[in-house]
Amino acid sequence: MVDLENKPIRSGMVAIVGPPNAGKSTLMNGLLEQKISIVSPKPQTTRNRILGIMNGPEYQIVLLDTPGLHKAREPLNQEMVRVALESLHEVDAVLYMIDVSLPLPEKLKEEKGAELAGYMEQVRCPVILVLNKVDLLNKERLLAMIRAYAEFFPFHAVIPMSALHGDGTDRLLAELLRVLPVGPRYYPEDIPTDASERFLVAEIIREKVFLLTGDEIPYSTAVLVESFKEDPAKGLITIHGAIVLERESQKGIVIGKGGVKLKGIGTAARKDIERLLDQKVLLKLFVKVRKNWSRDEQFLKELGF
Ligand SMILES: Nc1nc2c(ncn2[C@@H]2O[C@H](COP(=O)(O)OP(=O)(O)OP(=O)(O)O)[C@@H](O)[C@H]2O)c(=O)[nH]1
Ligand SMILES: [Mg+2]
Repeated sequence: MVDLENKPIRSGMVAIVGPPNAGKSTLMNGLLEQKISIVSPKPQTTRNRILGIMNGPEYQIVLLDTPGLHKAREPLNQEMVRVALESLHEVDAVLYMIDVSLPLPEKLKEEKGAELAGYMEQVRCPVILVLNKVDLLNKERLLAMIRAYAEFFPFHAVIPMSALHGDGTDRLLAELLRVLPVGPRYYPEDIPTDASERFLVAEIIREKVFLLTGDEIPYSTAVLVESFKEDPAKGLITIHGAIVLERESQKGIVIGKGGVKLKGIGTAARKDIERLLDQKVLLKLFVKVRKNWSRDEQFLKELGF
């Protein structure tokens, strides 16, 4: 495959996988130079596979951001892990990202090694170990981490980086271009993702719930965009979003005293949605309860699983 100037193009799919909170979505957004995937300090922020398309003059890299790999007991979590593991089998390279600022105690080593080997058992493409959050740790510890992880698995390459600060992304890109095959552009050059606007809007609202509520609420939250109406004459998009909770008792926490919390979530979400859609937005948020939705197969289907 060649571009208009007869230069070969490299292209392919690359999955970003690893434990929750490692910085996978931060890396994807950084590589795309655009926010597609939501990010929060809480684990299990990403719930679906999010596709991000990176275009350069000589490459097209289709990134798959995935939910964090973890021991899943509940149906929602099991679906998330399934989605992440499935992505390993349709890609040309895997980035296995870990947060190196977390300690790796001796007794955990064996467990982590077995876990990683299990995930990667059937992966036939190159796996690159991405050691993220190096901004939080000293060089000596980093070398120890590299040695420890290299024992777990025969990685194709090891790349230390700070996804948050963009350090190490050039090396990562160079490494990917070495591994990816010569091939066509699979997607047009002007679209950064295949996700629908409705999905991205729902995700933005969910991100604000993750950022603005305490520890317990986020995992009980799903967001559905119930209507999305454009009024070209007014240059305004009216969006109705439902924040769906698992229990009646959670409603008050999300709404807050006098509706203050919900208002904050709405204002923060609206700003990001306006940036995404490049239009003025009227965002109306509602809080609903759908009892134990995270165990409800039908509802999980509505969320795209
Ligand atoms: N200090 C530091 N923080 C980072 C870095 N990369 C990501 N973070 C932070 O780590 C947290 C988690 O980032 P995410 O990108 O949401 O992590 P994730 O791996 O996608 O998490 P899940 O979707 O929950 O699996 C956020 O608070 C980020 O700002 C980094 O290089 N350095
Ligand atoms: Mg994520």
